[in-house]
Amino acid sequence: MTRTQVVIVGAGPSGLLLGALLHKAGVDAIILERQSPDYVLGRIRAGVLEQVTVELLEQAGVGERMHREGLVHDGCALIVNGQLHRIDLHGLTGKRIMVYGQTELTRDLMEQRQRLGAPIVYQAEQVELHGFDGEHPHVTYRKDGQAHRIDCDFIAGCDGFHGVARASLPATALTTYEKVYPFGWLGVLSDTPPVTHEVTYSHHERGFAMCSMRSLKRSRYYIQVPIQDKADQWSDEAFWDELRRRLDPASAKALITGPSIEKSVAPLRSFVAEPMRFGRLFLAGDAAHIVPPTGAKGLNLAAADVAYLSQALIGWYGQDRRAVDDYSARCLRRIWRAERFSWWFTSLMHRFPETGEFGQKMQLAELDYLVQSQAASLAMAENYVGLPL
Ligand code: FAS
Ligand code: PHB
Repeated sequence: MTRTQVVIVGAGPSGLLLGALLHKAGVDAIILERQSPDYVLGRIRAGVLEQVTVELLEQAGVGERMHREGLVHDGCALIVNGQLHRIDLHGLTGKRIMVYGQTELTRDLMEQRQRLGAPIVYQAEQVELHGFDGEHPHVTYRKDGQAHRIDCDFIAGCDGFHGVARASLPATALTTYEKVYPFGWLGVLSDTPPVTHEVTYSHHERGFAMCSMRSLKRSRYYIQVPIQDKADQWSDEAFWDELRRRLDPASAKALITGPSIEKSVAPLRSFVAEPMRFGRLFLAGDAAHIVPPTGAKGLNLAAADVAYLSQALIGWYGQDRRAVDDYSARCLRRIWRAERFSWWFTSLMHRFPETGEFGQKMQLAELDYLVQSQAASLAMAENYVGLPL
């Protein structure tokens, strides 16, 4: 039987960042991850980091490659009625965003943990949580056919939307809120130069489109597709043609296409589970909440949860036994603001045929106001760059 202070379930950004911050503070933790490292790194997800997230990664000791390879952006852009409008994020808020793929920061955290020799178990099967409603929880799992048990003080459920942590709770312990959007995002990764210098969101009568990047040589594009669409229904040519149709003329002309190196359809939902603490079990990141990726909040919310949870656990071990008591309330205040922004921006930028012609006119009127009004642009910008912790 093994003993540690904190068992972290999940080696996505939440679990790895929490492990790094706890290790730095001398709090022992073991991370249990269901998949292999390659599988975790193979999932192409977020691309935009808030300044708060950048600072947390620096604090965790993994800022060097991010600053070397990441792209710092002062603005983003909206395409409305075929016209590109820049939102001057830095001019409006004094803050910037960092474009650095989730895959890369996950790799940095994995490699750091390996260098530190800090414990992590990949391909841990049948992870089960026990006794977290008392003061002596433990976790069991199987690995290579062997049964294992870890006794601990706390369990951090960093295991994403489909994980075991939230599923371990009695239905009566949770209140959940959910909205599923009637479409998905078809995303393509390609080793082609980005068509726009900054992340660009397009509102178009054919549907939403978005131009992002991972570097000056690797682009990430998305188009809104019907919820039932599968990635293999879309040839690369069909994707590029549809993306081109949804961009402003100059970007459509400048678009450099190439073979997709990754192509996937992501469903869009808003989801929150309250509260985020149950005795000695804490939920963090996608295990507790999901946002539609339009506002680039998912990964950044996970990082903010981890900032609060690491402070709470470090406080507890520093004899401030009440440090863990306001974790859930602190997270949820920030989460609901990000849920609102992500829902608002998704509702504004996507095509909702069910809202009819009046609904589409309302979207265009709000977009016209957003790009013309400094007050409206500031309201969007301060949410996009991230609210203070
Ligand atoms: P994650 O889901 O990343 O990690 C959870 C980890 O727990 C996984 O590695 C999983 O294998 C592991 N796990 C699950 N069950 C387990 C078990 N029983 N035992 C052990 N381990 C277990 N956010 C953005 O900001 N922009 C985007 O463009 C964007 N695109 C996305 C696309 C998709 C398809 C998805 C699903 C999410 C996207 N997100 C995006 C959100 C995403 O980036 C998340 O916010 C981020 O991955 C959250 O990190 P974690 O909380 O660590 O959860
Ligand atoms: C991405 O680069 O994958 C990305 C950027 C901004 C978003 C969503 C995704 O809002």
